[in-house]
Amino acid sequence: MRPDTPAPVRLEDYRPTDFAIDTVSLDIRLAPKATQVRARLAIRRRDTAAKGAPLVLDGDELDLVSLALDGRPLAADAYTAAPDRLEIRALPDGPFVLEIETRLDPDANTKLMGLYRSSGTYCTQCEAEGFRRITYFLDRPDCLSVYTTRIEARESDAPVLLGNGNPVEAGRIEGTDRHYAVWHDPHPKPAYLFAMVAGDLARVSNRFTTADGRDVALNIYVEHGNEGACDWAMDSLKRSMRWDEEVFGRIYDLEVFNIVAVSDFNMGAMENKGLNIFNDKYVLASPDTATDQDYAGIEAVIAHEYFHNWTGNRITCRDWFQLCLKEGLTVFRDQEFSSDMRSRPVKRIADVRLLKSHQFPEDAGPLAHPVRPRLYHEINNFYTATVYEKGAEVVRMLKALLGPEDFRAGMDLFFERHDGEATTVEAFLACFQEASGRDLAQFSLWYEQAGTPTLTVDSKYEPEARRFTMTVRQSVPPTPKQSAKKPMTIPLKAALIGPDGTEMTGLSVAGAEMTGDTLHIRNPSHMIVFSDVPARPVPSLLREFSAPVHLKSDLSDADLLFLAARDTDPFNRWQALQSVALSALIKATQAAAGQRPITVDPELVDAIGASIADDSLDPAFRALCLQLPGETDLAREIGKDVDPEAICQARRQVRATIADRLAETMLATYTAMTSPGPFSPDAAASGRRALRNVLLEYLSHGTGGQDGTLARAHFDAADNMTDRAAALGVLVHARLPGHEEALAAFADRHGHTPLALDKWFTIQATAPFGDALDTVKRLTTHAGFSMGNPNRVRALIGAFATGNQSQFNRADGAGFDYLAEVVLSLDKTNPQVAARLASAFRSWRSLEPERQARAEAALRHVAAMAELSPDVRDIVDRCLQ
Ligand code: 0A1
Ligand code: ZN
Repeated sequence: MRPDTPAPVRLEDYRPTDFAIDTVSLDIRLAPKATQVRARLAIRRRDTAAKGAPLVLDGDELDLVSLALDGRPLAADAYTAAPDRLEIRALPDGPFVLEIETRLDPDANTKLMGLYRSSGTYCTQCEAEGFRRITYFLDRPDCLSVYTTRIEARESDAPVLLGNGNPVEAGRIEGTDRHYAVWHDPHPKPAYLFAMVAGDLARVSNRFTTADGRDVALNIYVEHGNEGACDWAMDSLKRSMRWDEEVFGRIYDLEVFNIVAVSDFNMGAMENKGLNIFNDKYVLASPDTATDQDYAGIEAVIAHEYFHNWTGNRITCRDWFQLCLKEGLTVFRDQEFSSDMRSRPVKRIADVRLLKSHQFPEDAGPLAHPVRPRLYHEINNFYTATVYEKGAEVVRMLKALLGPEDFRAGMDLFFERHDGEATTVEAFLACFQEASGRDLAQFSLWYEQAGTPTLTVDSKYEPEARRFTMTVRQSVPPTPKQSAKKPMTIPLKAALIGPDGTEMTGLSVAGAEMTGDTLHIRNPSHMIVFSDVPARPVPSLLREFSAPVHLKSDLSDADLLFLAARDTDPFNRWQALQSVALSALIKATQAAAGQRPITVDPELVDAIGASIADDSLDPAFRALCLQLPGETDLAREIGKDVDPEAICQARRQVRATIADRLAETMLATYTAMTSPGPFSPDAAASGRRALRNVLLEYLSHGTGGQDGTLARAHFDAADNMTDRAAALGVLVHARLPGHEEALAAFADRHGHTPLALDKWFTIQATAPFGDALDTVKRLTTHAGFSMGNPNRVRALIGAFATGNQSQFNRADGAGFDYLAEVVLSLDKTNPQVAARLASAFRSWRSLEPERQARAEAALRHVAAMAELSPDVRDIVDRCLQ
């Protein structure tokens, strides 16, 4: 840890390396406390490098044992070694071989970066800058090398030895209890994609035949006893491989594809070449322990990591500023995959909800940054919703503007032209520009300008002239270090819905380019005129959420409710109902804050009632229509002087009122959605559960559900985790009779399954009551909790800070003070996870003044510490800026 703040890294300072490392040969002799790593690097000076320039390699907490150049030990005055840097002078002009030996202590590695142990298994995490914790290296994504890895360990400790690429050799070491394996990866890659695993793991195997007829061995490695929970992950992998062939023409390129699930992991998963390492949360699934959401998450993350093989690995990033090049594009690809596997509108709604609840607040606060940032202090803090989710939206917009054919042609060109390269966003866009003949200069602002644009639409209909006019204005708000913004290219998918509910077709449009159903908004203001419009239409705007913007239109609640019932775009039916509910909730929040009675318009209640009862709609879609906008959605919309307790109270009361008015319809549909057969994780069955569970939530918050009978029966009858966790959530969050017994029963059943127990932690941490903070503190001493495991920390403390707005933002500041203490103590062992927790402060400036002052005091308390990691220092400094 460094007390000083290191200098920032800037995009404009990018320079290619002076040296290339063509091959890397690693010999890793594993031992829990003293692992020996011998790296043999074949290096050459690039033509562009200055003669005599020294070689400077990155390190991080490294212990150098020996160093040799072309087989001879280096003289002491030929190099300077520090834990974070190795400089070698007096190098030959021609190619040379550098041999470096380092010693590591995997057991002491609590940062979970580099080589560490998780439940006894040796594993690695090298993105973004973890390889430098294994050996000295040019640890940057534009240094591509061919790797050969020899791994050696005691056979009884680690019968399984895995590396990148294909296995080439394995054997016992005579006269010892050790064995070894050699792996070779023929595809040049950056160090962040290096991985190795060694441990006593169980294997689940399958095979895949590629479109060009090659046989690929598929293996999933898990802790013994978990073999039965890998079927869904394996099935998801095979479907991903087929889909990438069919939809993007991408074929797998090694003889094996290995996945390893580990229980201690900072993020979701990692796309190391041929050896994906996963947080076990995104591999293990059984009906008894995983919810439908977990199943969908596993499918998406397995696909995401697999898709990285082309978008990220075969074509990688030139520098970390280009992170969205692999992440935004790969999220777009996994979203499309899930849409094809499930219902497209339901998936789109889920993705937009995530974007609005995570990315929009980020874009509106002190941590806002462009999809492609230009400066960072700590790259680990840029694995954000903006880079991932907004990055995916940018690719989606590209497709909307270009159309599917030109988009595919652009992707094909990208794969063909840049295969084997480390490249940039500019190079990516150039492929689409060339394939489509469109100028994408203005579009590229999406990568440069932070902040969520606002689109304001005012419309009028002139019956005599049969003319419908929409004035569309755009503005992009100022964000940190970007005060003035330029107008963007915004794809606005739109249709006019006639009074009979059908889409008006064959209209002529002036005032903006329109391709298909997409208006190309480019100017600060457009006057868009539709002629020959026979009757007053209701415009259906931003269909499928065609751009990540705030849409402000002059549509009345009556117009929106018309769209909620009649729009031909299911996404916009959902969106229209949400918009009406959002205004109702804002009114209710104002009433709650002013201690006035909370009322709900009957029209909204009727519209919700209609969507519950409409059997022609997919139950999963109906479940989404029923879900009221969340507390963070309301806070975002309110924008300033936010009182999270008033929001929470208003939302609860509105839900209870709706439940009371619709109790009969709700109960009838609840009963109708009871599962007709044994559990299945498919989209249809999970949709029925989703609808039934959201109805349970309403009914239990209404007057009729207060005795807890329905929720307890739901809990007792549950034959799967989705229903059991939903019922427990309702019992605890509505504090119904029997909630304590249900908590005890759940803990009894799942106490020894950490991923299942995480749900128990989260449900309690997110209960919106004054004792939630005490509960969280108490649960940190529970036998199933550990500060050393990131999943446990996220399930309990992360859930409290991000999923319990009223209690984290308590008026007395105790929630803030607690988080600050946790951040400070966790920073000593795992700065990455500590920094993520600290980012829960990101919306503090939008709170009402008293809470604001308390949040600021907690942040300043953290910032005042001399010994902060760069990770936490970066987050708190930016939050306070
Ligand atoms: N590239 C991974 C995400 C990831 C990033 C950093 C990590 O360690 C600090 C781990 C994983 C993905 O997009 O799945
Ligand atoms: Zn990714």
